[in-house]
Amino acid sequence: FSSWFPNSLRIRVSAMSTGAGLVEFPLSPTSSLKIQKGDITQWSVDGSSDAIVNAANERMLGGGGVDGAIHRAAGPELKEACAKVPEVRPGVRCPTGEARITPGFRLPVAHVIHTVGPIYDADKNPEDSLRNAYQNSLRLGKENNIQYIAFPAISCGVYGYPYDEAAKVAVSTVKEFANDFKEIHFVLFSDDIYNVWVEKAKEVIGK
Ligand code: AR6
Repeated sequence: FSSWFPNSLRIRVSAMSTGAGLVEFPLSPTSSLKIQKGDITQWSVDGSSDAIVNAANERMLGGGGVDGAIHRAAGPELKEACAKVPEVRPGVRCPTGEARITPGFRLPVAHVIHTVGPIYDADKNPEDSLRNAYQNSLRLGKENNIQYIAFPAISCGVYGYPYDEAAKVAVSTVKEFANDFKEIHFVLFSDDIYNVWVEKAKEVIGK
């Protein structure tokens, strides 16, 4: 209890709960991190300077998980746009850790940033690859004047990244981009991932 109490008190000052399943952490006077439960395909802020990030694969032509959901919601134009992204080698449009941008088509957001996280058990340095995926997505967002960006839990599905380790990389990396966006969101599909992310944000940002 004694170790829990001061931490909880501190968080109450720095993090503001804005309703069920959404917590806001100020990152700077002009930007904040928001963590919420939900379906990222329904997320948008203004439909013109916003983007969702897709946890894609290197081929970039769709798949299961959040990638499948994004392609279904965006319509077939998204796959056509992805197919036009040049291959850097046969079958690879976006190498692990890199990012590419397309329009959002039938999604409520203006853009989709496609990134590829590491396959946890196959990558020699999954932490670097995951950090690169977040950083390159944020850089590409910045280059395209995006003000509002939402991430899913990249690599935390079929790619098998442990939630706690992934949350640490995710939260600490977005914190570095505080001055480049008005809002950086995590839109998380499950209660357990949401809870891990909120706890990690309290540790990393609530200090
Ligand atoms: N909104 C938000 N998060 C979601 C949604 C949604 N609509 N649907 C699923 N998630 P995964 P990965 C969560 O497997 O591990 C694909 O086949 C999901 O619960 O989608 O990076 C690609 O084509 C999990 O927490 O992505 C690749 O081949 C998180 O999104 C491969 O999976 C990521 O899980 C990428 O694997």
